[in-house]
Amino acid sequence: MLRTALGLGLPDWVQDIRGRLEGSPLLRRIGRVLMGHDCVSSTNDVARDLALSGYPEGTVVLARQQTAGRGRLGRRWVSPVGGIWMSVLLRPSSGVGVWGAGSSQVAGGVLLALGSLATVQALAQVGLEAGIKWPNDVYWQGRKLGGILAEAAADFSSVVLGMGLNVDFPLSALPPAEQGAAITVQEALRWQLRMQRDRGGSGRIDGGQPEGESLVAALTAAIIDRMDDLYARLKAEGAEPLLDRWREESLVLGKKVLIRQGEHCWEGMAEDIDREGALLVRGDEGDLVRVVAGDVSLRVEG
Ligand code: BT5
Repeated sequence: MLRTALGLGLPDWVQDIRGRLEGSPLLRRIGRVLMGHDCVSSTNDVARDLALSGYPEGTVVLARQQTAGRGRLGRRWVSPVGGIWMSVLLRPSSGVGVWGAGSSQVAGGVLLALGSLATVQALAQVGLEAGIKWPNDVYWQGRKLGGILAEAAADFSSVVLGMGLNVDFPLSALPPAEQGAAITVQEALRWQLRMQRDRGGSGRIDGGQPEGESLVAALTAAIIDRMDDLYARLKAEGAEPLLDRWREESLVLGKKVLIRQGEHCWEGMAEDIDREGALLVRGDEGDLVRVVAGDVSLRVEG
């Protein structure tokens, strides 16, 4: 473990990411231990095994590709080379009281906020204005760029926060059914540039924009840095400031939504996100329903 903490024996691409992190590795929590694999089934599985072996909070597992990446509710997450497939090991029990009662549901909602907000803030650093579709999706112009998956150990001694982001690969790498609804960061940046040009802006590329592996490395380091900062604030200030920023980046609040819970499907107006990360939806009959992440699919209407 010491070798890993010192960054010895890391593959070149992980060394590159490590070299881009801000400040001293010893002063950070998220990313102090960084591990990378060419190919794994799921980085969440690798991180869960590390949790059982006693690896510290903040350990980050990266993979260049996954063969069995997963989303929520057992859904498949397609993870070719050219994306960020990353899991962060957290030990919420070391911060009980920070985000409430310490139940898995409470922490789950707040940790989804942490992961999605860190991703959106990192994207802003490369000039892309993405938003968050409650509870776990990162979107740009109605198309999915990435998603977050929080999985707690049965005894809640650890939580693995999995983060996936499509950075730079041909969309044809995704199954045909996913291609229309998904987008990569590189593609979104190109579209954004075209839109700026159409609006009469310069839409100029200054030649210094990272692409490919270099964009993956820059964004990975930025996400880890943003997470480290947001997590430190979460511990110091509690969940409310984090949730406020999550609300600001939300693509859902104030919109009509379609909620699917198992076989049951209903419509309402998304009004707020509560202090535990649940979505408050006003139903047609005027009743306010608290929707908890984990067992729902949500579609934003219009
Ligand atoms: C998510 O689930 O959005 C969470 C995804 C988390 C992936 C990370 S990668 C690192 C870590 N290791 C893992 O094994 N997982 C985490 P959900 O909201 O359930 O969305 C899943 C749905 O997104 C699928 O049913 C597809 O429709 C769609 N999808 C699959 N792969 C995609 C991709 N690469 N880009 C966009 N959409 C995709």
